[in-house]
Amino acid sequence: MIKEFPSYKNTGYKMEETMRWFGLNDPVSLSDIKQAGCTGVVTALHHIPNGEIWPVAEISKRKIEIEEIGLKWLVVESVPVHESIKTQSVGFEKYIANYQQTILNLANCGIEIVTYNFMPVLDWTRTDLSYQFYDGSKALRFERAAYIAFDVFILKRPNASLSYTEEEKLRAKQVLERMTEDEKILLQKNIIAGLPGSEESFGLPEFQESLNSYRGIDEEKLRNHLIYFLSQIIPVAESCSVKMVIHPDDPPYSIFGLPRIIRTADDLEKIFTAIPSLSNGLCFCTGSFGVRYDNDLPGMVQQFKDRINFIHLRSTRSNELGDFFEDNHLEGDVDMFAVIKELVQVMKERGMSIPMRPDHGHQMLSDLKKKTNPGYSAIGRLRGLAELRGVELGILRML
Ligand code: CS2
Ligand code: MN
Repeated sequence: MIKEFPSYKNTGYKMEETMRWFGLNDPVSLSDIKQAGCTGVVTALHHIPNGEIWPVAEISKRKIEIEEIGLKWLVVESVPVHESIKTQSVGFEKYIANYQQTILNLANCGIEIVTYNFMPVLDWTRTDLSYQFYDGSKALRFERAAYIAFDVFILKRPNASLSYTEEEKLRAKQVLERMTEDEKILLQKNIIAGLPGSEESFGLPEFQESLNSYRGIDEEKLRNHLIYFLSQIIPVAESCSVKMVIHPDDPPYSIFGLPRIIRTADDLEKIFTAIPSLSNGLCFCTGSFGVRYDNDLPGMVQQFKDRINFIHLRSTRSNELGDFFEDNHLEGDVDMFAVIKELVQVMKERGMSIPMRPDHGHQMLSDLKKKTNPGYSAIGRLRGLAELRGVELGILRML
């Protein structure tokens, strides 16, 4: 006789498990994602140039690829926001119109959650993509001194040195002096050549040019540009029952002198107050928000419970110098138990499941020998997901 598995099914709503998939070229296949226990996939049409409309035919084609294997395309991550929209420069109205059409096309294909971010120039940023973890696996890391070394001494951004303390610059200089030429090239590549899911990739002069396009745009101005963008797209999203979810800035503070405006609960309050529709939602990324000690993550889940429609779970560990690395999912600075407990409560109150993905994972075991997308190898994410699932089921059984 088969022993019945103790079921969580009557006790509450469980997060819908997903993984990010980069399409047919992703070394991690849909079948791998299915075997990890996921029911859904998070993906984007990465081959469509930033700013163009996503045609229904292309969206349907991707949807069929996913459904053929028995998975669902639950979330888009991301529909990129063109830089012209962020700076409100030539042609931005056209890009907003394209964005509106993409939302309608996605809704037509039955996709209801759309992730985006509003980070100027760079998406998520790290200095080291193969940081040797104590257990033999490799992690992603942001070393503040290396980032400053790149900004001040390699890029030589005008006035960069005004952004840092004397002590920080000294440390950066020491880091630079210890680096070989190859290591300097690698550092540059890590920072500006684009991580998986990023929309842009730069060489040094182009990067400086992009930074220049933000001259005169401070936090307030960028926030106004975001609010204008939302005022144009949220009514469209609402009309077709799409939830737009903004991903926080990673790291959640200014880099390269650029404004960053999705760092804290206060930042979120401002955009939700300006555009109160519940289609104006949040991708709750614990890895991004968790880098700041002043962010109370379980508190933020409570505060934004009606707006969280997508969840990224990951933990970082920071030090007093401002460095951080991506830790195991249940270790590091994020109190994952407390966050999941709060999320379980929110799903119960709302009477629904919310899609979640383990956000990044270590490169480990046989993946160490493979060419993998930094942060998006199979086994590390599988480990993360399995641990997170265990915590959640434990909490559900105790309800
Ligand atoms: C990153 C980003 O932390 C993350 O999720 O991997 O690629 C992120 O998905 C985008 O910034 C969201 O638009
Ligand atoms: Mn994230």
